[in-house]
Amino acid sequence: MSRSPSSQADRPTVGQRLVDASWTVGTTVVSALLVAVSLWGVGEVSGFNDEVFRDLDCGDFDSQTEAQKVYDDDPGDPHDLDPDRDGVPCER
Ligand SMILES: [Ca+2]
Repeated sequence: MSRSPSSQADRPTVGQRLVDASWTVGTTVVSALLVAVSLWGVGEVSGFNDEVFRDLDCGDFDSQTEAQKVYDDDPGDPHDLDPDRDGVPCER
């Protein structure tokens, strides 16, 4: 008799609060995953992913001939093996 049915209906039950809490956690996890996947995608496309492009230095080659081979494969010189641009990488 002391409780009115309308005030009881306004308060969320424990079950409703648990559903709300798990919904919040669920959407947070999904958002975090989406952000992680997007960042990974950006790394793939822009070439900053180490597995896609590994920067080589002259010290990575046993000889100038090996460096020349890599340089000749891509004269754009993405590894910057020939800073003076005379076509001969890793000069001493
Ligand atoms: Ca050079």
